[in-house]
Amino acid sequence: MQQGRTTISKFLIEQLRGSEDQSDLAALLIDVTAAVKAIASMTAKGALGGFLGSLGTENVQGETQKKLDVLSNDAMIQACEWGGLVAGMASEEMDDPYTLPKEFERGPYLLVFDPLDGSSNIDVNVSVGTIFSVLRHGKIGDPTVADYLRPGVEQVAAGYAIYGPSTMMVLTVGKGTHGFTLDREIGNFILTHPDLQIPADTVEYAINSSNERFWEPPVQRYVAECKAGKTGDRGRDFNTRWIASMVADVHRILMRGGIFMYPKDAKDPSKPGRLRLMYEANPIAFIIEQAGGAASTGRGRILTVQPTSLHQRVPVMLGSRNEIERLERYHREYDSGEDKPFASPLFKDRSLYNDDVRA
Ligand code: AFP
Repeated sequence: MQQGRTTISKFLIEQLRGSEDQSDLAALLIDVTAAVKAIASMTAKGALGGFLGSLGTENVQGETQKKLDVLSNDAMIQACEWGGLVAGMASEEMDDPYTLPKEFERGPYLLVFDPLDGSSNIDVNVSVGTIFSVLRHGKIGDPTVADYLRPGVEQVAAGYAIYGPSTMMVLTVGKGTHGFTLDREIGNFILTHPDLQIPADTVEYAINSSNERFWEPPVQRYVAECKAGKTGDRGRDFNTRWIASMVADVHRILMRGGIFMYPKDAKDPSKPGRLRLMYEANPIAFIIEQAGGAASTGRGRILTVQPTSLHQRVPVMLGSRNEIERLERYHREYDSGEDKPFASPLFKDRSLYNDDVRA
């Protein structure tokens, strides 16, 4: 379809033509687009709209809620609750799934989302985003929590919006990953990045290195080799980036390759990572795989993880396929004890992990 001229609505209608989901799924994604435009407008106003700052409340994650977290959540609910396309919605900002008002028809899908990812960046004017995932409901009546707990391979659509220098949406319905840029003058998203492909190799990695002492040894090994550059096993220098807004780091990887890691760490053993499976890891993993990349927990494909709770966290490593395969090999070698480099006290001393945590 014509880059620079095709609207997101036309693109979705064409991509879904003939599929069992066709009109309803396209209509739902267009409702999500309407919410994204409202969120884009609020984030662009910043202090002038009175949208900055915190509410003094905490979400189910125990994280301080920004005003825009709640306003963005409301925008997603208001845009998608009335069209008869969803049976219910779940969000990072709501402890329990949202039950539609009784006057609204229930539809065939479940919509799960992080309405404003990276919101700790909003007050310092750094790019933030909205992440969404669509599952089939396939039942009559209001969904239970258990109805949402489906592995990522069952997603029928996923995507994100990034509120940056330009506002973009990147989405997939299982037929590649495609990018759209918001033309504010006409208020429409235009296809600008069809068929995004992530290079299999990279020299750029993204991780919050302040957590290094808490990582498992295979992650320490991988990052140590990147830092050693030409002088080490990799034989080439690497670069690093960490925006602390997953959508922004992931978007860079979709544009030019790279690897993003938020691994399990020993900082809080009760949390197997920081990122949430249902509305961060799964939708982004679907996007990445559809662009030829890979998305792993380090020990397996993210999209095959069987959810056990709505807000559960999962280790996340994703991006250039050859790098993810290397990281998974390092985890296998560590778990099997064949990772000779970790026999040295260097890693044991540096890591808060010891033999009894080999998974
Ligand atoms: P916030 O939404 O609380 O800003 O968290 C953003 C995020 O979930 C993800 O977008 C970032 O990649 C990650 O957290 C940053 O985590 P650190 O602040 O620990 O680096």
